[in-house]
Amino acid sequence: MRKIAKKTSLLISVFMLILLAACSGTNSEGDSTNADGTVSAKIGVISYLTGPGAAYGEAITNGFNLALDEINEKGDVKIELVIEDSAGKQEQALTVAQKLMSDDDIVALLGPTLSTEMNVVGPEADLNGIPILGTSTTAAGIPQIGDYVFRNSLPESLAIPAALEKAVAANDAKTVAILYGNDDLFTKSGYDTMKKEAENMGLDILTIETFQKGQSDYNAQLTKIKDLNPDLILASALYNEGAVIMDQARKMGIDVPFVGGNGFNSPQVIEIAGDASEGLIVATPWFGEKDEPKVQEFVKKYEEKYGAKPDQFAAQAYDALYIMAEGLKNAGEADRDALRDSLAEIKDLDGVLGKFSFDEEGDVVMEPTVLIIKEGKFQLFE
Ligand code: 1QQ
Repeated sequence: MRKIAKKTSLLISVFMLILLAACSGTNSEGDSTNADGTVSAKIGVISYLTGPGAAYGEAITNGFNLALDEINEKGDVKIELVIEDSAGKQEQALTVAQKLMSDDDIVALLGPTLSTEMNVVGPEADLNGIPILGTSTTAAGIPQIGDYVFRNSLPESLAIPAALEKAVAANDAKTVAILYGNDDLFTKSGYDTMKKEAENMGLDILTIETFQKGQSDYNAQLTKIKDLNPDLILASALYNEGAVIMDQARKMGIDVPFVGGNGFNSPQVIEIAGDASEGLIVATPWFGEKDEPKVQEFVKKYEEKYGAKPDQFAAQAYDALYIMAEGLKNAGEADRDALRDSLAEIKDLDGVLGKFSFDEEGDVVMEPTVLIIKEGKFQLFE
C-alpha cells in the first residue's frame, strides 16, 4: 500500500515540478523554494484537542493559527499546518506523529502538548531526523532527548523556584506540604523540582501526597495536609486536577496559598475553581499586561480573532511558529536537516515572550514573571 501511495505521490510530484518549471522558469533549489526565492513548507502539529486538558490544545492551536495568518500574509515563508489531535494520550500522540513523519513533505513537527507525550514522540522524531519543537513541554530532559528535539517553553526547573522563592518570602513560610500527580512526566518533574528547591531553601516538608489523572476525590490527601497545617501547599498538577484540588481544599477550610507549576497557569483554573483559586502562585514566561507594543498588538489581535485573552500556551505557540518561520527562511529550503541546523542557530529572535535563543541543548533560558490569582484574575506578585 505504502509503495503504491509513494509511487503515486512521486508521479504527482514530478507532474507538479514540470508544471512549476513551465510556469516559473528554472527552479534549481527543489520544489520547496518558490520562483521568488521564498520557501514553502508543511509543518505537522500534534495537539491535545479533545479530553480533560483540551483547553491547553485549543490555546496552542489558536496561537499557531494567528501566527500562521501573519506569516503567510507577510510572505517571506509560506507555511501550511497539518493539525492532529493527541487527546493528551501517549499512544495516540505517537500514532499521529508517525503518520505526520511518514509524509515526506512535512518538514517539522510542533508539539505534542504534554511532556508525557513528548517522551515517546521525541525519540521517534529524533530517530527519523525530523525537527520537533515543543511549545508547552516543560519537564526536565525534553531537549536532551536528541539533536532534533527543541522547546520554547519555560521548564519547570526555572518556573517553580521563581514562584516558590516569592511565595516563601511573602508568607514568611517555614513549612510546606507537597501534592503531585505520580502518573505524568510533567507533574513528576515538577514534584522533583519542588522537593529539591524546598530542601535547598531549608523548608520543612511536612508530607508528600500523590494523586492520579482524572481523580475526583482528594479528601484523604487534603485531610492529612489540613491536620499538619503547612504554611504553603506546593501542587504539581495539570489544570483539571489542580482546580478540583483547590476547590476541595478551600471547602475544607484550608486557606493557605498554593504554589503551582506551568500546568496551573491556565485561565481554566479560575474558570473551574472560581473563588477557590484565589491565592494560587505561579511563575510564567508570559504576562499579557506588559506595556510592550509587540505584546499588546498580539493580545489585541488574539482577542479580535478568538474572543478571549491569550494565555501562556497561546503565546508560546505563537512565538514557536515564528521560530519555525525564521528557521525556514534561514535554511532557504524546506529540508529537515537544513531546518534543524538553522533552528539551532536562532539568536535573539523578537517574540511576545521576549528575545528568544536556544541554548546548546535546544532548551531555553528565560526570566519568569511571578503571578498570583487575586480578585478573579492572574496579577503580578511582587
Ligand atoms: C507539560 C506541561 C503541561 C502543563 C502542558 C500543558 O507543561 O506536560 O510539560
